[in-house]
Amino acid sequence: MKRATILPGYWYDCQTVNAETAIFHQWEQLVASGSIDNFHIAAGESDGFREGWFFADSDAFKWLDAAARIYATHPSQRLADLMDDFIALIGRAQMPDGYIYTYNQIHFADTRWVNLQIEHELYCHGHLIEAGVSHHESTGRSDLLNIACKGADRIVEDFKEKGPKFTPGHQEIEIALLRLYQTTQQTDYLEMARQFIEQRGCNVGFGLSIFQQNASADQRKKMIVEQRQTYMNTHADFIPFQVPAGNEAKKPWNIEQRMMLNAISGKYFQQHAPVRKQTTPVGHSVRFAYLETAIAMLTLESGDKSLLEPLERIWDRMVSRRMYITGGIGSLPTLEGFGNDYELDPEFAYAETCAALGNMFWNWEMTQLTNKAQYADLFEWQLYNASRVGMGAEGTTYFYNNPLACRGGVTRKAWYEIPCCPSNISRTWADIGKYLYSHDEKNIWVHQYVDSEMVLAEGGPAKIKVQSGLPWQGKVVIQVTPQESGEFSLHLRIPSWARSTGLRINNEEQTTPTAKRINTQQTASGFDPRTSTYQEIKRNWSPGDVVEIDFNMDIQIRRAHPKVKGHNGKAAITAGPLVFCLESVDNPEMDIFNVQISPDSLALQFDANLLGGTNLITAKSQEGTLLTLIPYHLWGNRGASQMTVWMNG
Ligand code: FUB
Ligand code: ZN
Repeated sequence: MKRATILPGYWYDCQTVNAETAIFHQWEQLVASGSIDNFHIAAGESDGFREGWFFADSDAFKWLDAAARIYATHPSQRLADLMDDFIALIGRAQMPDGYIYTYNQIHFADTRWVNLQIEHELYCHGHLIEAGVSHHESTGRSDLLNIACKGADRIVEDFKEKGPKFTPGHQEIEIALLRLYQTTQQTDYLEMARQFIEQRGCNVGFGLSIFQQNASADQRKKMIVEQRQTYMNTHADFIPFQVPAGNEAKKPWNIEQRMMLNAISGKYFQQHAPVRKQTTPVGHSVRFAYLETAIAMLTLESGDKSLLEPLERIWDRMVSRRMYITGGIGSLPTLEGFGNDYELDPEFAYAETCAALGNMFWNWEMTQLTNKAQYADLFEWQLYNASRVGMGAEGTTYFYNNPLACRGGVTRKAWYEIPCCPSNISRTWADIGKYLYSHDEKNIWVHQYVDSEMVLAEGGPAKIKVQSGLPWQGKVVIQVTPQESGEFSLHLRIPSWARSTGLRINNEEQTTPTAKRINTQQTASGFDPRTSTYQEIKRNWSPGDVVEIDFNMDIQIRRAHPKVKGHNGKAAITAGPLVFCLESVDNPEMDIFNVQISPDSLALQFDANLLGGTNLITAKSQEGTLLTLIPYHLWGNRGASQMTVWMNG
């Protein structure tokens, strides 16, 4: 998939932070936490003791994936050297038959694929494969791709036709194999991905196997504790890595019981029913999002349209009943996943950054499958809210779980014991240019309004350049430059948040499109991407044609569905694609959870001096005190604070 060139503007700045700071910060943290040394130990080059969770390899591989994608647009010698050294190390750590999983290689050398639901071997291999594909795409080289193929071939040999017991507990390998298929055209990879997807939820004895695998995984963890003790007895100078303290997550009282039921029923892993019969989003929300992404990719690759209706149905259910106003998913900590319909407590909100990113990957695939604006619309909302909040302004601090209300105990951290989110956000930002446009011979779709340009060459009708004021202003200018004058359609997404839209072509006013009104049920969150639509402009285009759009950025007060407990009388405030919040830093001396906002007093302005330049909303309390609201994604950048998205008003 080709990338548009990102031009100076909001995302240009984000990509700069990503390429110049975040990716190097993440590497330093991976080294400091022992994740990289694990590969040296597996390769027989280090006498250290393995550190981290059983899936620690995946974080190193995902870093490499992010680095490779960044390298495509921001090449540097420093990054090239880090990647090259790490690729060589992976090559040395990989076993001759393609297997690589430092957890088993170091601790349990003669075991493989023993606790597939729990221990994430296939998940780790998946992230290696994705890194190989990304590296090949950005450098044209095949060294990492060959390593990835060797791993994938091992998996095909060990898993093909093995049946539902041999599907992974954490999805990812499916996406990876599908990407590898797109790159190599090796049908074995497509078929293996298809089997993993189709066989999911078909294992009759799943509940029992979970008991067995849990017991086995626990037993193995105990053995590692013993191994560590033995190691420490002979290595007096060994200093174990100090796991940084994570953020607090407020939980419902019965979360442990719910977790257990979720696991035994298979819902936690989306193993409770075959994928075509899964009607409701359940379980761990990152796994859910990766599964849906993979199903959508498989639908595109295989042309099997019987998968599309279940995809659309489950998306609708998520949007209407199980998603936060930020676009975040996963309302229960511990389970790291979905609660019941309308169970969207803002303080419990787990809304992991990776779950929002996974959801964006899924929305992109759905956009390509259907050309329905609702998918690109949710992508945009999650881009600016649920996922954008995951990286701090400087690129060196991160959120993992993303509550919508915080009374304390949640701050941005330099690193986490489970650092899955930082590299996930980095690889997505690096690829922003891939998610903006699509085209065929007679149509161009503009899905996102990001400063960028792209030549839609092969069969495509034109070069397109977008200058965008988003997320701060609604003015967008699009230059359309066809190779030669001719008729085709430009499809412009009218965002669900734009109440009205001004449109001019070559300075001539056009009939103004608006987001469509729909008769569907009110969503749980108060945000509804289903009202988004594409405005088709079919005409004879000539070089130099300019389309100007003015999206209305008015402040909107949104209400949750009455069934969402605790939201009576509460309002969430948005302007353009941004959700706003009250943070205690801007409102000292104020009880942000109880203050009553006067809706008539809300006013939007840009403040060049706040948080690097941002829109803010000023408001008055009923007593006349001045309040300041900032974009939700910027909260937590000024030390420990309290915050709320839902307020009285
Ligand atoms: O298990 C691997 C990753 O760590 C998951 O995707 C995250 O939710 C976290 O559990
Ligand atoms: Zn994560």
